[in-house]
This record gives sequence, C-alpha cells and structure tokens, in this order.
Amino acid sequence: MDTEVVLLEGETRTMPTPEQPSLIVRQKSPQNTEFPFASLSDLLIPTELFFVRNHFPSPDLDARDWRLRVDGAVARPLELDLDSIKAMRSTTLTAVVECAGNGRVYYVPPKEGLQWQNGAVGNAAWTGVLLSEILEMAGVKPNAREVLLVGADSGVVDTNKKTASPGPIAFARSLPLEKAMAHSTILAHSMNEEPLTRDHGYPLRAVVGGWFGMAWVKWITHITVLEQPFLGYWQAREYFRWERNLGEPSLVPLTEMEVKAQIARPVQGARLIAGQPYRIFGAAWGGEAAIRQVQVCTEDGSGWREASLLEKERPLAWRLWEYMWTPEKVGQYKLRCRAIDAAGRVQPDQQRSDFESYAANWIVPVEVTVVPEPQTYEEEFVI
Ligand SMILES: Nc1nc2c(c(=O)[nH]1)N[C@H]1C(S)=C(S)[C@@H](COP(=O)(O)O)O[C@H]1N2
Ligand SMILES: [Mo]
Repeated sequence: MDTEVVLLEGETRTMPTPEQPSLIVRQKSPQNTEFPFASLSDLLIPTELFFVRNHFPSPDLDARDWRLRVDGAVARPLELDLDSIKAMRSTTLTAVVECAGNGRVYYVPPKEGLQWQNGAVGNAAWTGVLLSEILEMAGVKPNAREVLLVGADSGVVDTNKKTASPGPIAFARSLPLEKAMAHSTILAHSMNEEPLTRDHGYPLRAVVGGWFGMAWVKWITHITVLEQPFLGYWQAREYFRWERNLGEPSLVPLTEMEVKAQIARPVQGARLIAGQPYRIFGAAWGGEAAIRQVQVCTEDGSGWREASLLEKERPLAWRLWEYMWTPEKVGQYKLRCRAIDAAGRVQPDQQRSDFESYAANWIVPVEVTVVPEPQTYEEEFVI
C-alpha cells in the first residue's frame, strides 16, 4: 500500500508516515490531555490540539448569566457582563503557556502527579482586555498587594490526610499587584481568533505572559484585590518551590517559567540514515525574557553549535528553531538542545532539587540510531 510522505521543508524523514496527530490522554476525569509535541509544526498550536490541564470537571458556563465580580480593596466594586468586557479596548498577545508539571515523567526517582511528557505546553494568540484596565475601573486602593483570580470550578482535593479536609475549594491563584497591572497580563475571551472553548476557560480566562500555567486561571468569575498575601491551596500546597532565604528554606509560589528548549523531531528511538541531512526541530521558551539562543549537541565530537531561530523574537511567545545535521557515522547518538534567554539564563544539564515535582527544564536527550545508507535499489527493500 502506498503512503504519501509529506516532508517539511528541508526535512528528511525515515519514519513511517505519522498518523493524524491527536491529544494524548493523561487522565480522563477530570480531563487532562497532552499535545503530541512530535507533531509540532507552526508557531500557533491549533485549539483542538492544545493541551488541557483541569483540576476539576470543567464548568459549563452560559455567557448570558455569567458575570465578573471585582471586589476587595477597591474604591468601586464592579460587576461586568461579557458584552461589556468585549466592548472594551482589546489586546492580542501571542503567548506560550507551560504547565509547571510538564516533563514530570523525567524526574528520577519518579514524582507523584500527572506523568506529563513534553506536551503540557502550547503557544496561542490570546485576545482580551488588560487586567490593569479592569482594576483601574474598580480603583485599586493604595494598600493593595495582590489580586486573587477565582475560577468557577471547584471540588474536594486530597490533602494527603496531613490536614483536616477544608471541604470543596475553587481553583484560585493570586498575582502580585505588579504582575496584575503589567501589560503581559490580560483577561482573554478569545484563543486563536475564536471564542474560548469550554476546556480552555470559556467565557474568560487569565493570560499571564511568561508565567507557568497555574497562574492562567480559567472560567474566571471573581477577582478580589487583597491587602495581604493569599495562602490558598493552589498557592501554598501545590505549585510551589523551595527558596533559601536567610539560611532557611521556605516555600515560594511558582511564578515565571524556566528557560527551556525541547526537540520535537527526531523522536526518541528514531532511525536516521548516515550521510543524509536531517532537520532537528523544536521550540524554546522561558519566562518574561525572550529566547536569544538555542544550541544543539549531536554527540559527534563537535560540541554545542548554534541552532537557527525561526520567526522573530517575540517576548512571551515561544520560538521555533531548527538545526540541520548530517550524521556521518552509523551508531547511537544522544541529541541535546538547550536554550539561553535574553537575561543570560541557561537551561541546566541536571535535574534540580528545589522545584518539588515541577519546572522540569533540565536537558532530556533524544536517543537516535544512525543506520547505513542503502547501497543499491534492491537492498533498500531487503528486510
Ligand atoms: N479555573 C481553573 N483554571 C486553571 C486550571 C484549573 O484547573 N482550573 N488549571 C491551571 C493550570 S495548572 C494550567 S497548566 C492551565 C492550563 O491551561 P489550558 O488547559 O487552557 O491548557 O490552566 C490553569 N487554569
Ligand atoms: Mo499546570
């Protein structure tokens, strides 16, 4: 049977034709699905292939009776409907969101939690209103410190029996006032030029450019401006890291994403042909600083070399990159890539110990086999 192999520009494929890509299910209920990272091709991930990270069943909200309530340390508490939010000045951000649990499966020894590989990340165009404009409408009081974003989803969480059950809790995270007021934070009603889908937070979600996904609260119904730090479950019991302050390690909520490049192709275990050029291809992203460099090491003695960054440098979005490699010798190779951001942060070699089970950004090699070039027409078909 004939199969048509579609090659991307400059790419030589020795793998069978890939099937139509589809989301990889990590958990059925609540829905947690992963983007098949090996199918990466464009700057924007289509919404139907975008990863979904839900802690509770996704609420089915009706825009007609949905309202956004803004209260707390504000001069004028507000209640807005969707039409009045859509009528405000709109902003579009192309931004990457990575779940802090992305890459958890690479932890040694294994860590509890959803075993994401490399697809709990995606880049999309998000359209909505600046959170700062809504906060300005409400009039933030001078002693305000944080802005709490509350989703319409809730449920009972397993607190490991270390504490008494607090009963059902909503998904809620706070942002420091400074980040809430920044131009990198919007409340989005659209994704890739379509209204948000239910899975991605319809009718309104936060887009917190440069920050890990837990800050991007979906199905927002309530914003409270706080005068003291929020210590809710998703802030203090999950999505934290250890930071040594004044000698003692203390828990700090996760914020910015860590600098990271991932290889989409070749995939683990791929067979490449000696003497034939292959396009190593992937994406790189980080926190609030843009990606400046991606380097590739093919383990053939030539060390780290520069990959080409495709697309222009856009803060908050990921950057696609490629590196053309012609393996000369047959054998096993470990392909590595690493990103460096505009602030000079370099992706680490080794697993880190301060991030609990999160922010797995150390280099994960892709192992490939380089096989001999077929000598003659007949030999090519000998099995
Ligand atoms: N209300 C609500 N918002 C949420 C979550 C959630 O469970 N409930 N999950 C968060 C996490 S951990 C991530 S990684 C992102 C994922 O966004 P996506 O599902 O649109 O990809 O949503 C965030 N916003
Ligand atoms: Mo996440």
